[in-house]
Amino acid sequence: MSLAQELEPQAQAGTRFRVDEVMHFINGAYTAGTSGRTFDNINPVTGEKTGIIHEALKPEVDAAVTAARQALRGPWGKLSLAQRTNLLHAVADEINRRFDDFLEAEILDTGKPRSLASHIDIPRGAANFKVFADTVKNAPTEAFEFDTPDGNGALNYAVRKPKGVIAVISPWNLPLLLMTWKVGPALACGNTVVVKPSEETPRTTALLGEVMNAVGVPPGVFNVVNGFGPNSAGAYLTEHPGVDGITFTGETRTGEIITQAAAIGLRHVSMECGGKNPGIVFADCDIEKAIEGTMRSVFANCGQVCLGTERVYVERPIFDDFVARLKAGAEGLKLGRPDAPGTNLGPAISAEHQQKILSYYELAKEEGATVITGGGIPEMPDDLKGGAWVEPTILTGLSEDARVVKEEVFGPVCHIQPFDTEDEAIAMANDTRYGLAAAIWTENLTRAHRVAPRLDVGIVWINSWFLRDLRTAFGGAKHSGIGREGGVHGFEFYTELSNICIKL
Ligand code: NAD
Ligand code: 6OD
Repeated sequence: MSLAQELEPQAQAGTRFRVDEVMHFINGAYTAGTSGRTFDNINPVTGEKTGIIHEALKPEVDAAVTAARQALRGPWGKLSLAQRTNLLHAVADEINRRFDDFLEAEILDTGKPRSLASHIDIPRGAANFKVFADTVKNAPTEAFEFDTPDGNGALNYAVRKPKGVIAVISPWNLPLLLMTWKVGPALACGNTVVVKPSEETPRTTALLGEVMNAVGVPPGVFNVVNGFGPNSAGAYLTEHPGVDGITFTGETRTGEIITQAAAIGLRHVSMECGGKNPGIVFADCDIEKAIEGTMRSVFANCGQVCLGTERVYVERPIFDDFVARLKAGAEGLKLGRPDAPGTNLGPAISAEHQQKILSYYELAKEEGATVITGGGIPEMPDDLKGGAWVEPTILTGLSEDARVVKEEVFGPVCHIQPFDTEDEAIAMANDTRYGLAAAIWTENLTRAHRVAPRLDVGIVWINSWFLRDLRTAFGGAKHSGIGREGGVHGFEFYTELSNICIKL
C-alpha cells in the first residue's frame, strides 16, 4: 500500500477544517496522518490550551510532496494561464467572503488586536493572490534577434516555466499574510506547494485548504503539513528530494540550516530572514509624523515584525524631546484582549518568546542601559496573568557594540541613540550584520535621497513605515536574506527561465 493510500482513511474522516484539532491538508483532504503525534495549541493571551495540532513526520511529508508532484502533471499543469489566474482571484474572493473565519482563527493563534488583524493580516492574505495572479498575466518575457553569417538571422525568446514543487516554510508573526505572500506567487507561476506553517500559528493555513477546495483548485496543488523544525515536518520537508525549491521566512539561523539542506540537489532557496532595523530621525523632521511612525515601527504587533525598528538614531538637538514623546506614546499603549475596546498591544506569541524578550530586557540593564519605560512584565488582570505579556520598552545609554543593540530581540523594544552628523548616523545604521529595512524621518528631501541609497538594506522608507506596494522588490541584504520577492522579482525564484533559439 502506498503512503498516500495509507493516509486515505484519515483523509476521509476529516474533510473539514476544525479549529480545535488542526490537521494536515494533503491532496485536497484534511488528515491526521499516521504519526500519532500531537502537540498543544496555546492562546498567548491567557496561556490556555485551545486545541491540538497533529504533527507530520516523514510519511505525511512524503504523501504531501507526492500529491504536489502529481498535481503538477495533472489538471493544474494543464490549465491555461487565464484559468489558473481566475482561480487565484476566486481564492482571494473566498478568503474575503470568509473574512471573519480567518480573523477568528488568526486572533486565536496570535492574540493580536482585532483591529490589527482585520486591517493588515487578513486583507493582505487575500490581496497576495490577486496581485501575483495579475503580475504573472501581465509580465512580458525577453526576445533578441541577432545576425548570422548566412544573413537569415536567428531569434531568441524566453519562456517561464513553473519551478515545480515549492516548499513554503512560514513564521508566526503574520501567519496568513506571510504564507500567502509565498503561496500566491508560487501558484500564480504554475507551481504546486507544500506549506509548513509555524507550529505556533497553524490555523489560517489549515483553513485555506477549505478555500482551495471551495473554488475548485485541484487536489494536490496546495498541501499543508504541521509540526516543528528539526526532526519534524520542517526538516523532513526541506530535506525531501521531491522538493524543487524552498522559500522561507524566519530567523537567520534557521535560514542557514535550510540553505544547507537545499544544497543537496542544488535546490534554489529564497530566504527572508531577521533584521535589526534602524530608524534615523533628523532634527528637520516633522516630529509628529516621526513619533507616529516610530510608535508603529517599534510596537506594532508587539514588536514582532521583521521590518520593525529596534535601533533609533535621533539628531541631538531633538533627542530629549523625541525620547519624551516616544515614552508618552509607549505608556499610552493599551494592552489587553484582542477584542477589548482600544486594545493596540497584544502579547508575545508564546511563553518561550516572552522569556526571550525579558532576557534581553535584563541583559540591557546588565549592559548599562537606562530604562526610559517598561523593562518587565506588565500588571495584567487575573484572567490574563497566564498570557505572554511584556511591557513596551524604551532604552537609551547603551554603546553601539552592546548585544542588545546588535541582536534581534523581536519584541516591543527599541534603543535610542543620539547622533551629530549625517555620516555618523549612516555609519551606525550600517554597523550590523543585518540589512533588511530602514526608516528615515526628515522634511529635507535632498537629504532623504542622499541618505537612503547609502543604507545597506533591501527596503528604505522615507517618512513612513511598512507602506507596501506589492509590485516592488522585497528582501534583505547581508544576514537578512537571499533574493527578492514581490512583483516580477519573485519570478527569479518561482520560475525556471528557458531560452529558445530559432535559426531563421
Ligand atoms: P523560525 O526561524 O524559528 O521559524 C520559522 C519557520 O521555520 C517555522 O515554521 C519553523 O517551524 C521552521 N523551522 C525551524 N527550524 C527548522 C528547520 N531546521 N528546518 C525546517 N524548518 C524549520 O522563525 P520564527 O520565530 O517563526 O519567526 C521570527 C523570525 O522571522 C524573526 O527572526 C524575524 O525577523 C523573521 N522574519 C523575517 C521576515 C522577512 O520578511 N525577512 C518576515 C517575518 C519574520
Ligand atoms: O509586506 C510583506 O509583503 C512582507 N513580506 C512583510 C514582512 C513582514 C515581516 O514581519
